Parts: sequence; structure tokens; C-alpha cells
Amino acid sequence: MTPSHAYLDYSAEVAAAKATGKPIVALESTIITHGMPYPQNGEMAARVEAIIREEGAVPATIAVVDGRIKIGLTDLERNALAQAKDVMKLSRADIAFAVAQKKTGGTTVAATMIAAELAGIRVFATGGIGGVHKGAESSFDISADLDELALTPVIVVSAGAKAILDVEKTIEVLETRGVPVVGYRTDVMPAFWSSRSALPAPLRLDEAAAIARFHATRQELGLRGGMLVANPVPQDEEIPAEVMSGHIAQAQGELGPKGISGKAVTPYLLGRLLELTEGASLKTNIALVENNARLAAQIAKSL
Ligand code: PSU
Ligand code: MN
Repeated sequence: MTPSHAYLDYSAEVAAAKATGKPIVALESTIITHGMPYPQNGEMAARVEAIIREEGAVPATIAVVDGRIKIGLTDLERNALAQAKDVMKLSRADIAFAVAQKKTGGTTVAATMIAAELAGIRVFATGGIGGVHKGAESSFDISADLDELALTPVIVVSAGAKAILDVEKTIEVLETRGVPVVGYRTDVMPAFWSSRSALPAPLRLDEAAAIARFHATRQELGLRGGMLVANPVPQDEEIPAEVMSGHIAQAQGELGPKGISGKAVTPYLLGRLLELTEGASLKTNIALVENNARLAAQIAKSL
């Protein structure tokens, strides 16, 4: 069945960009609803949109509001989402549920990729993708973001996989699923809050135009699916991996005793790290998303 576009609502700005062929960058909203506290979440979301405009592209923040898939939010809608309580965290498994039941939710990387493809948007900026959680060999907790990257032809610009994950296993799964992982101006994988990890980046490209060309070449070869661009957080904003790893281990150790599992894991860990680092993790998280938005806009312009 060809997908229906009847559930999509475009903001005026995104509709105009589509009509005139201006480059567009998709942005997710789980980072707003479940990834950061109010009011920093709303400020971050507005700032990231502004950066994309400064770079000469048009931002399309994606979310589901009362069952409508929004491609681009007004300031009012974005601020309402930043303050909304008890909204859903929507991935591939439940985005259609929210549409059918007229619910509101933040879209994860996976669900944002699905909506971006429906809307004809090829580049998407986030913080860090979901991946294989530590202890996945017993919990089986592997983010649907990884399968989505294998399926859906959208370039996802991230600071790697969040360092709360088992990054090595995450890279292995991406390789198995045939997802290219491209280090931007780096030979080693970034680790979200830290610019460097101990793992090599599978591929490396140094220019936005080269990333756009690589994506186009994959499509010309009939290779379905997206790619992950790993863009290190600027060094003056990073938190060294040695500092983060102790905090991550502590937060991780609280999951079992507190009975936290499934969709709640990532939001809990991000919230706890904010406390343990006394706000530093949030400051870095915002800096890396801004950095990713800038690169995503440059890639969108090159496509
Ligand atoms: N990047 C951030 N903060 C976030 C996320 C990404 O800087 O909160 C979100 C994304 O929406 C991603 C989700 O898809 O975390 C992963 O959730 P899970 O591990 O439950 O698949
Ligand atoms: Mn999960």
C-alpha cells in the first residue's frame, strides 16, 4: 500500500520550503518531551531551529499533536510540547497508535525518520541515537532506532550513540544491518558528551558535500536505508569520558533496584546524569545538538 499523507500537517514555513525546493532539516521531539527538563528543552528546540535558519536551511521539528503528524511546529506548538506532561514517547511501534487514538507524543529518532520520509525530508539532526543498552544480552533492550536506520533513507546527524549505551555492540548491530556509520572529521567514534571514544569510526568523511554524495550514491545503487553521521561535540564543551563513566555506572546501577525498564530507561538515565553532573551533562547535550543541527543544514544544502 502506498502510504497516505492525510495525517501530516506542514507548518507554513516548511510548506513554503517544499514548494520552492529549499533545503529542509528534520528535528525530533522526544528530546523535548523526554530528554531534557523544562524550560531548557524549549529553549534548546528554539535555538536549534534558529541555527538551521542561520545556515540557510529550514527546520522541521516533528511531533504528533492530537493525532496529527506535525512537520514543523509553530512557536506556540513547540512551547506547549515543551511543557506538556504525560505525553507519549513514540517510536515505530506506536506512532500509528498515537495517530489513530488522537494522542500527543514526542517522536524518537525512529519515528522522526518515518515522518521525515513521508514528508520527503532527507536529513535529520538529533543528539544521540538509541542503541544497544548495556546488559542487552539479558534485557534484550535494543532501540528501534537501529532497525529504522537500516530501513528508512534519511541521513541522521548525531554525536554518536549515547554513552549510556554499549557503544561497541551498537556499532556491531549497525554493521550487521548494513548501516554506514560516518565519522565527521574524526577517526574515532565520538561518545555523545565526550568528543572521543576508544572505538574507531567505521568510515570517515570531512565535508558535508561528501556525505551528501555518499548518500546519493547509495540510492543510485538501490541500497535502501539511512546512514548515521557521528559528529563529535566541540572539545571546549565536552565532558571527558573518564568523568562521565563513573556517573553512568552509578545511574545504570539504579535501574534494577528501581524497577526501571523499557522506554523509561533512556529518560531516567539522562535525568539522573543531569543531577549527578550538576547540570553539566545538559549543557553539553544542548551544545552537541546545536553542533549537529549546523552540520545537518550544510548536508541538506549539498543534497
Ligand atoms: N538524543 C538526545 N536526547 C534524547 C534522545 C536523543 O540528546 O532524549 C532520544 C531520541 O529520541 C532517541 C531516544 O530515539 O532518545 C532513544 O530511546 P530508546 O533508547 O528508548 O530507544
Ligand atoms: Mn529500549
